[in-house]
Amino acid sequence: MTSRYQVLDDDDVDQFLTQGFVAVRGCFSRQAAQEFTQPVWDRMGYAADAPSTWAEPVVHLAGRRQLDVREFAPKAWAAVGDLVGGEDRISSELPYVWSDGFIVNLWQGADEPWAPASPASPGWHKDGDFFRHFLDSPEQGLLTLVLWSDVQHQGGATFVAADSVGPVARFLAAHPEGAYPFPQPPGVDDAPVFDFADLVAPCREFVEATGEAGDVYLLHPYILHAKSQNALRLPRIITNPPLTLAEPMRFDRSDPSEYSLVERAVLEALGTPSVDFTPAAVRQTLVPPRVAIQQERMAEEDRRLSGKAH
Ligand SMILES: O=C(O)CCC(=O)C(=O)O
Ligand SMILES: [Fe+2]
Repeated sequence: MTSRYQVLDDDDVDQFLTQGFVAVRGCFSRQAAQEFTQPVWDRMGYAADAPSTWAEPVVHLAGRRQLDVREFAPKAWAAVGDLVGGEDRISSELPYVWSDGFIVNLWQGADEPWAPASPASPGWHKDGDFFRHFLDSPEQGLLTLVLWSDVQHQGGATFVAADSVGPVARFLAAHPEGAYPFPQPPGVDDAPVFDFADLVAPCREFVEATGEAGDVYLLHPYILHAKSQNALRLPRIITNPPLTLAEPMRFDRSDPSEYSLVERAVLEALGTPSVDFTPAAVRQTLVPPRVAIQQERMAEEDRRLSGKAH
């Protein structure tokens, strides 16, 4: 029987349904990674060969340049299509692109003893700080971690809670009014704010997203993950581009073969063949605090790159 998937094999499919992620190795060359990341040091204002200049432990750069994933990393593009139920389910208005909005972990927590991933690790979250979340939300259709540098154990590899789809799915199914990614001004409405510490508390399966430059992790959008310590002080460079679906997810398809793997993972986690879900509030775009911070950083970067930094 020929597979219905372009890139994923049976083990990948199984792993995505049970652990919420697949690692697609070797999606672009080390040379392509070096070329695309080359401006990162000037943009940060640090010297690659002088760790004493690395003032901040972690830097989140804003995106300047974009890459067409289909052309740059066709294997990753095909795997994305496999997971979301075909490339026609990706938004055409907000196409799936990768950018140089690098997240550089230089020495986060390097002066403290290494602590393995656990529910007590700081910073667990679900991606998508720019919208009100529902069970079927299209705004963050998949979570992507693109590895632009080698990423080693204890070297800043993102912590992944591989059994977090279940708790998040149950929470969102129980809250048709949706949930906010960060606290809202008082009186806006009474929808809950995600309590990620509570959601990760029952999780027991933790993975470090390690690999080589050119590897790409594709994760279920509900997957809880967190920044980790970089005890090795080797610069770790990733991006986490979101993917917007053309339509909200569906959990009541009349033909079950039409379910995407992302949708199937939700149904399997909820232990039910279908869910009749309708959001009980309007979908809402939010402006996260990160936007103002990144605009300020971009302005500072512009000043530095044009030689006007003082
Ligand atoms: O830097 C990392 O390893 C994770 C970053 C992350 O999850 C985020 O910025 O949303
Ligand atoms: Fe994240």
